[in-house]
Amino acid sequence: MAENNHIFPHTIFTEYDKTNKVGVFSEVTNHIYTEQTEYQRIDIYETPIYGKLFSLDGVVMTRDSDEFVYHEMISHVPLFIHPDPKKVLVIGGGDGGTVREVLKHDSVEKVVLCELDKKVVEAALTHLPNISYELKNPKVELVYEDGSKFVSQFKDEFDVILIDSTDPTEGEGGLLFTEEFYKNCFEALNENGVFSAQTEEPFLKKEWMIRAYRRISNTFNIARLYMGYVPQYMPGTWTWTFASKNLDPVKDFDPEKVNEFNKELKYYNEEVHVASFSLPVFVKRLISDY
Ligand code: AAT
Repeated sequence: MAENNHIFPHTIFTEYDKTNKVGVFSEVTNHIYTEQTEYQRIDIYETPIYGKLFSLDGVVMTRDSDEFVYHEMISHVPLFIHPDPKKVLVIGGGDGGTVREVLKHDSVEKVVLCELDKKVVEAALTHLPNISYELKNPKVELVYEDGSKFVSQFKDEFDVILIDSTDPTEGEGGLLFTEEFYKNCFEALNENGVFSAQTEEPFLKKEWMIRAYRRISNTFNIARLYMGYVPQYMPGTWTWTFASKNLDPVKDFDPEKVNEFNKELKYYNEEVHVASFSLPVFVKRLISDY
């Protein structure tokens, strides 16, 4: 008789999207860490295929096996457009993956990471060393507060701002998805400033993708949505929005800079940079139907 494949003998991690009534799961070999913080529930699991998996309130934030896609795409697309990125602000991203990618650029002198929840950084430093190790780099300043409040105190300060935030919440989407927040990011950037934010995806979260893209394009002179294959985030495709005061992510892109880059990359290259701005028909329609 065939094995009963309806009964799972192991602990299962499930991410369940209540709105769309769909989900994904993985067997868990070890539940390494769990904590209910002031802001959210943090869990870190060991899994057979994905390696360590870090979730907040049951939603995957990152995992060893394929975190490189998201972290490379949120970072290198804008950093290769800026002619000389020195001062970078990362909002969210307490696991450190984005900071790790940013620091592959030798021109970068300082990265400020503004993460709401100190416990995320602590858990990542202890349990996710491959992702978090650059958080200890002396070029990094760690700030624990709400990023929307933090960014509002700066004017013409940063070369690059990256929004590595959790998914939007009900209503207005939370503090990191409002037009006012994007406007404050614009103000905090200097003249050649470039920006990138995670902006959800067009299958299950299309309303949020459209809203985030529109709010960013209402604020910045240039705004372009780009896409990548991100298996860790259901349903496997993700988008970011590049925005800037005057630099175009394709016209001002110099592939030679990527060719000459001497750091290891696993997803991003000069072809992916350009291709990621070529959007499928339905996505173009979604963001152009004003
Ligand atoms: N590097 C990929 C992981 C993330 S984590 C997003 C982080 O944003 C979380 O650690 C959360 O604590 C932090 N955060 C949430 N709100 C704020 C805020 N207002 N200010 C600063 N940090 C904040 C991104 C996951 C993307 C998920 C896609 N499905």
